[in-house]
Amino acid sequence: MALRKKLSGLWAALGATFTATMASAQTAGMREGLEIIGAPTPGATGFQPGVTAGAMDIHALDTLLHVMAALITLFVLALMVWVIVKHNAKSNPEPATFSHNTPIEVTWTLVPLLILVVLGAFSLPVLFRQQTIPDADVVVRATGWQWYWEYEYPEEGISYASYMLNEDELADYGYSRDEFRLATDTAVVVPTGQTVVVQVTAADVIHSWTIPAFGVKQDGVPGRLAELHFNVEPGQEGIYFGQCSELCGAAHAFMPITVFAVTPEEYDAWLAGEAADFASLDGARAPQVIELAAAE
Ligand SMILES: [Cu+2]
Repeated sequence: MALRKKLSGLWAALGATFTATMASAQTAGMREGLEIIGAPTPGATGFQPGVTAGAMDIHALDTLLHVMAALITLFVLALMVWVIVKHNAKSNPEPATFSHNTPIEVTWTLVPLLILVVLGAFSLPVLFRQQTIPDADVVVRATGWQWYWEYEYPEEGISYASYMLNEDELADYGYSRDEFRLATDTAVVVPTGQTVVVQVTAADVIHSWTIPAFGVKQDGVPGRLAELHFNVEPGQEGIYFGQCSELCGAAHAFMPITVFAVTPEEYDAWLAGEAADFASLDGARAPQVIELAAAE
C-alpha cells in the first residue's frame, strides 16, 4: 500500500512537470493578447458583462422581473399604508359588517393570473432558446472529475485536463492574485461568432459547468450527456471564468473554468499548432490532482 502510494506520487510528479510545460505552451501566446472580461469584481452587484445572446436574454428577463417585483411591492405597501391610516379602529368606531365585494374578488384573482401570464410569456421563450441546441460549429466535451475539468474536442481528436493554478503559479501564466481560484493552467479555447456546443458530463459525482458571462450553466451527471450552447459575440474576444457550481466534494472550490474566446483565425491557428500537442496528454495528471486535492 505504502509502495503503491509512493509510486503514484512519483508518477504524479513526473506527470505534473511534463504537463505544466505543455500547458504554459498552450496559454502563453494566447493569454497575452486577451483581456479578462468575464470575472467577478470585488464589491460589485449584478451580473458580469453578458457577451452572448443567451446572457442578454437573462439580463433582460432579470430587469423585467425586478421592475415587476418593485411595482407589486410598492402597490402592496401603499394598500397597507392606506388600510392603517384610513381603516383603523380609532377612525371607525362603528365597524362595517359586509363580508363580500365581488368586483374586488374578481380583480384580485385575475390580476395575479395576468402577472403570471406576462412572466411566462417572457421567461418561457428564454428557456426554450437555452434548451434548443442548435447545430454546432465547435463541439467541446467537458467532463467533471473530483476535482478538475477535462476537455475534449471530439471532432479534432484533442483532449486535455484543466487544473486550477496555485497562487505561486499565477504570474507564470500571466495572471494576478485577483484570478486566484479562477485561473486554470489550460483553457477551453473557442472562436467568437460561432456556435459552440458544450457536452457536459461527469466521471464520478455531479459537477456543474458554467460561464456566467455566457449565461450558461449545466450539471454534469455521470453516465449522462447534457448540452449547452453559446455564441460569443465578435469583438468580445477575451478571458472568461467560471467555477464548478454543484457541490461535489472537499475540493469543489478548486476546480474553476477558464475560457479563451478568440477570433476564428486564432482558433484555427491554435488547433493547427499548440492544441495538437495536447492530443497525447489524455488524463496524464489525474493521479496528481486527486492526491493534492485530498490533502487540502
Ligand atoms: Cu465539481
